[in-house]
Amino acid sequence: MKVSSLKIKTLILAFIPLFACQDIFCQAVPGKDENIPYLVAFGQNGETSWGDDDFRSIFFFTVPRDYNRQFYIRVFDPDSGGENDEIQGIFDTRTLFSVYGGNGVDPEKHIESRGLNDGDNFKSGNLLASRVFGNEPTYDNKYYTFGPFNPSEGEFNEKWNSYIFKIVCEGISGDDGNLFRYFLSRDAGSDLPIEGANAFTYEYTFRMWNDTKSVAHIYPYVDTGIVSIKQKNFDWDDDGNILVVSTYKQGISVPISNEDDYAESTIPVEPQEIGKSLDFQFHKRQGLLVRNNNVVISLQNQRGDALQFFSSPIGGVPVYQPITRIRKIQK
Ligand SMILES: [Ca+2]
Ligand SMILES: [Ca+2]
Ligand SMILES: [Ca+2]
Ligand SMILES: [Ca+2]
Repeated sequence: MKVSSLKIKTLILAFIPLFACQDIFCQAVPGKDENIPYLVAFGQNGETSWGDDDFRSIFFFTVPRDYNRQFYIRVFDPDSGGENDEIQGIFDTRTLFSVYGGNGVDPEKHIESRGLNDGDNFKSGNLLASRVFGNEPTYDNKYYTFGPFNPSEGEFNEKWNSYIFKIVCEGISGDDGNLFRYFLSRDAGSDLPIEGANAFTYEYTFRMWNDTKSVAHIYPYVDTGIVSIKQKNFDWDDDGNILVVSTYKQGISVPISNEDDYAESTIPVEPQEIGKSLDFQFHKRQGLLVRNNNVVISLQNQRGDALQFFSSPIGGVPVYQPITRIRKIQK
């Protein structure tokens, strides 16, 4: 790459707004670039060895201040039964989905809203809508739509110039795995994204594809002041490798969990990685397929603060760029 074109690219990147929506699928959760088929929450009578350590899933949506129309949160396959879900015995799981707004939701102001520790009041905020789903063919392999909501029903976050909403999914009874997805939409009946909106979580519980080829990704954002990150993964079933890739890292392999256990490690962060996203890559084991692998991952910085994973990576998908080193060799 010529220096001039590199400079131009750097300039262009500098002017991409923090929450720029870079493709029309950016409000799907899981996001398009993540290549994750489903989120997962088991009923609370399930066993943690099936891959969910707390029987809940908490996601946040950001709606930009300049969007002044109503919107919807759509849940795909909210039921536990029929297609997509993980049966244990018979389908008897009941799952509660709840949408919150107002004061108490913003996880930067209200740490408990993240729901990372047992006993945290993760239901902080105003309850805007909720519904329990059991084994319901009406919503099997189909959407249920929450809303409409007004953006101002969220909690305003000055830094992101956005209103924050929260959706909590809890497996309130039964033992089956509920697999589902979200979409933040302008329309009740179809997936129409809101320009500049995004979604994030602090603890990601998800299902891997049932093949050995697909690589799943999550994209934590490295904010100013971060010098190292502690990763913690749960119940990875000894299923291949987890690699960390960035513009600076070609691929660091991290310790992996096996069955119903955690694996932790600390990854150094370089100054070049600040203000960008990291790419955690989940590569499945080759050979004998590990089926129905559900996994949990969470990250903390060196101060013990949880890092967010954005459904649409901020600054785009990071690609390893060995440019500087090649130049040095050429000199
Ligand atoms: Ca069951
Ligand atoms: Ca289903
Ligand atoms: Ca489901
Ligand atoms: Ca697992």
